[in-house]
Amino acid sequence: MLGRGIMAAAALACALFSTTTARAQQTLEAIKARGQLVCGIGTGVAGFGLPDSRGVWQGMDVDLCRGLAVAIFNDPAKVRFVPLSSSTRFTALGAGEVDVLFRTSTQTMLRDVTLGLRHVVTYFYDGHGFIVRAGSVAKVSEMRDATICLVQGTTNEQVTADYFRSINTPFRPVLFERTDQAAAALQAGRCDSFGTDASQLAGVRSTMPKPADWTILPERFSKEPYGAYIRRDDQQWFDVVRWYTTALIEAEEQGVTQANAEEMRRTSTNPNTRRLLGVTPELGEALKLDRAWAYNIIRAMGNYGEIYDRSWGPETQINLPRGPNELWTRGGLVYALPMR
Ligand SMILES: N[C@@H](CCC(=O)N[C@@H](CS)C(=O)NCC(=O)O)C(=O)O
Repeated sequence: MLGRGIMAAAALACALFSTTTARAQQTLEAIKARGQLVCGIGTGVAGFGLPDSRGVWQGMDVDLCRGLAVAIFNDPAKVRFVPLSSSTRFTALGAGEVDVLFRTSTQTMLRDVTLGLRHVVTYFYDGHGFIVRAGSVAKVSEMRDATICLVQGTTNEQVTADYFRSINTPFRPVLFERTDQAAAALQAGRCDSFGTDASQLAGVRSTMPKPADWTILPERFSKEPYGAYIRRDDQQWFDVVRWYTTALIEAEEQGVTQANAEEMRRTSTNPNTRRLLGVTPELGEALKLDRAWAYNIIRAMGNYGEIYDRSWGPETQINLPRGPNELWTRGGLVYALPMR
């Protein structure tokens, strides 16, 4: 009797496992059937994702979404952007409202292990900082009893609390749902400082009426390595998102650019370049994508450095030096695992 019960339970668990895994494994197929990638982005921060005067989203996270659409459809327009606040982003992904998050999301152990999600490859290295009115304070430790604007659902809440507790100094947090609300409160004098990832502070500062009135203090209080997020147990989609992000970096490492990709594909004798650009088919076949997937991405969006510069480079309002987001060959942390 007991034997039969256990057998039935085992059969049920196995059926459940196979259906959930089967369902989880279907993101890429679902996207292909839908004819469009659905990408979770931020609610609006210059540099990562902000609509321009024509209402077209511009920024690094947005471009990374477009590049992924090229990997699948060879068309950067086959993507729908879903702006998500920090506190709703992971629930929306878990519920299947979006296929992937490229949304200033720090990769942490607890997020990776406890949310039923998975983060995939670091595409941007950042750290927590504070912006203050120019000349108000020189160091964060001077902000005793300060009112600090923070965005709900971010790592920045904990980082700020951890730091002030560590120096035994009281502060008053003021929480907001979105970045623009926190930035407006700062400028309206409702808080003495705004604490978040330094690149986002640079983005926010670049859109202020008088950026020179504001200082991003030099200290950094955490590591905030951003990765794309997907649902757990979807190995095929994990592979696609992982090696897509890596291909952008590999292209820069190999000197393949938006301008020279076509010529490199025709003339390069470097086996790694020939593999990357689909002269030989093995990389595309392994991912069940077109053999020219990486070539198409670089032609449409550029390599990692070109995507970075389009949003943060010297030609932009923000002009954020690459720093840790420089290639490892130039003293940064950006490194592509071997694509072979
Ligand atoms: N990297 C941190 C913070 C990321 C974050 O979401 N920052 C806020 C600003 S403080 C945000 O919403 N940024 C994107 C947006 O508003 O578009 C995290 O993963 O929790």
